[in-house]
Amino acid sequence: MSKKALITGITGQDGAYLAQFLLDKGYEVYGTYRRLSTPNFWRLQYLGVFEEVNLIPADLLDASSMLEAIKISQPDEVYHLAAQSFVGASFEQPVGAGEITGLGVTRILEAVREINPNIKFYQASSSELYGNGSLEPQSEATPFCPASPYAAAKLYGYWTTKIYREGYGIFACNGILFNHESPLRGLEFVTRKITNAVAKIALGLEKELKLGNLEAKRDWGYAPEYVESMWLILQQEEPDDYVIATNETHTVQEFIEKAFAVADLEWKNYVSVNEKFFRPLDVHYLQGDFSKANKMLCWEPKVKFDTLVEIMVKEDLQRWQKWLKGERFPWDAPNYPSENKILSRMWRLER
Ligand code: NDP
Ligand code: GDR
Repeated sequence: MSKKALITGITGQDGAYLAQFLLDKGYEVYGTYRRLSTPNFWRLQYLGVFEEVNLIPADLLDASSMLEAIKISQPDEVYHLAAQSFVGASFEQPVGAGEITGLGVTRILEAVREINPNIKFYQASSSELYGNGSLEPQSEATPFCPASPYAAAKLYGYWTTKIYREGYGIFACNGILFNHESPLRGLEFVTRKITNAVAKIALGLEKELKLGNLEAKRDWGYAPEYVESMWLILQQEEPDDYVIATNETHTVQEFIEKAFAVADLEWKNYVSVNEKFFRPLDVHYLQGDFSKANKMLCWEPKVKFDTLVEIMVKEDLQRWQKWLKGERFPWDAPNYPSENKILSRMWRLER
């Protein structure tokens, strides 16, 4: 009989890639989605897996819906990916960050404990846990020092996962994943914001790109490879926590330079810095030491920085070219007026 997996947040970047990965492994895949005024299944459709997954309506704010999701799917493995995942927004909705990204973990772990404590549980922990606490590459042993309401909520989720492992004997694991990107990345995250803008500028659809802190350093990997690590983590004999990263770090400016170069454009002619995109606190340096994952899971990243940027720019260019020729396909960008245009219409209190 095939194994069953429940993915919370199946409509997100990682959820869609993980669904595809587990289907390829022969799993029966269930996923939670939440009701939105405009349904958001484009990633599952883009990967051609929408017809193969089983969808369960659920919201992390609603414990009964989490319980229901576990009851319906009766999974062997739960991959808890759902969260309010945008760090910037967590400064605007800090209570929501705690409720959804933090307490949401307890709601689903309680459902696991009540219905079947033998279910294996993966928690989507994050390199944001490290904040600005270390100037050396971060490993499982590096102390955490969160620098946003998002990271504080993820720290709560991280510890809750460990507590359910040690206190209740649940096979519960943290994947401490560093930034991972792809053509399915949300448009507000800096990488996709850049690659989508580069494509539009190259095709004469846009003239400029406004960004915030260009000096922040991130360890950027390729999302399809990172979802494999989630599965590997749950296939081990013992539950444990692992850093997943590339061990390379690059500034936002390096990403911009490379992305514009892929389209034969000079970035300085188009990019400006706008204070609206700065956060009250930012994480300056992330570089992950994945040696434990390499040793225990035999996992290593193959797609590195230059290739990642190329993949993303080329796919965004191709999509806009197809769009201009009149082709229609599931995709987020055409209905998005750009963040700068949204922010120019948005009211917010001065910080
Ligand atoms: P996305 O933002 O692409 O996806 C988040 C998912 O969570 C979406 O399916 C979203 O649904 C769902 N969601 C949001 N709020 C709720 C809610 N209240 N109830 C139920 N579902 C909800 O994130 P990623 O795929 O990039 O990331 C997956 C997880 O990994 C997240 O927990 C993120 O914090 C974490 N992470 C991500 C990293 C990265 O670099 N991508 C690195 C480290 C950790 P909807 O489609 O309706 O919005
Ligand atoms: P991050 O990703 O906060 O690392 O969280 P994001 O792409 O939002 O920011 C990366 C860095 O770029 C700087 N930056 C900008 N960011 C955005 N979004 N928009 C801009 O215009 C801009 N200009 C500069 C940011 O200040 C920051 O320093 C991601 C998410 O996926 C989290 O869910 C996950 O936990 C972490 O990665 C690991």
